[in-house]
Amino acid sequence: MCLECGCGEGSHTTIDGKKMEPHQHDHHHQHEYSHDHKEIEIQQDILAKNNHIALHNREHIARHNVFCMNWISAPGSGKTFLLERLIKDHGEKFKFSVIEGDQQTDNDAQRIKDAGASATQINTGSACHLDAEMIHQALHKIDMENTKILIIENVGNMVCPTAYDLGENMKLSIVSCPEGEDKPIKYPDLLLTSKVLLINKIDLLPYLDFDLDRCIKFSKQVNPDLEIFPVSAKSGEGIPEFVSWLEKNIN
Ligand SMILES: Nc1nc2c(ncn2[C@@H]2O[C@H](COP(=O)(O)OP(=O)(O)O)[C@@H](O)[C@H]2O)c(=O)[nH]1
Ligand SMILES: [Mg+2]
Repeated sequence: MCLECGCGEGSHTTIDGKKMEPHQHDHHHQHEYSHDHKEIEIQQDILAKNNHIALHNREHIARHNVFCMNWISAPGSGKTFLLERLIKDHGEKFKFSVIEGDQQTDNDAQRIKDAGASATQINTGSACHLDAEMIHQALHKIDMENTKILIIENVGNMVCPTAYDLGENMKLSIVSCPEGEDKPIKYPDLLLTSKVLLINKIDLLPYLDFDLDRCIKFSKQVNPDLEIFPVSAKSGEGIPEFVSWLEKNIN
């Protein structure tokens, strides 16, 4: 995972354009360890600190009776487009708020606002995933009283975001048909940590050599409990089935 490449080191995270102040961390390593040993200890420290903050996020979210989903996929699979459709067609019922994660730009937060929901943009700088501290700070900007479903659109990446608990109720993953049907077995961690998989862009099936049944078979092979919805953000096909699932499962 990305803890090994240190992609978060020196990153300049902003929330709605304002620089995020990191929490002070006063744990010093006093022992002489081998490089590998030290690396493992640092990774454990980072994840333990993250999980601790995630716990607080989860309590905060539950206190407000909000259902929170962490959406994870490769860049371009259609996360924001799916959200725009859900907000336009079902916004009144679900009272969506969105936390957007991207390395740069507030393009997606703007798209969400234009669709009719409130949005907070996190820019992670060099980091390839959101962490619980970023969400903790963004949560202060969310009007929780007027939110029923909070969606966190993670930074486009099928690997690193899966390692970080943000305090969400569930992770949802998306693969889109142009990516190829073998992605579920190539990136199994994503599906193993998810409750739902959306297979997006099925409107493109007539133009692609994408075997939908094989993709579903691969996905179930990785995680037999996965709920799978083939959908198209463009045509709306499959969205009612996913919306029915949401209605049954958000509380
Ligand atoms: N044909 C088709 N294009 C889609 C669909 N969903 C998203 N797209 C397109 O895919 C591109 C990336 O979508 P976007 O929502 O920005 O992806 P994100 O990076 O996952 O948020 C855009 O050009 C969308 O219009 C879909 O269901 N069908
Ligand atoms: Mg997006």
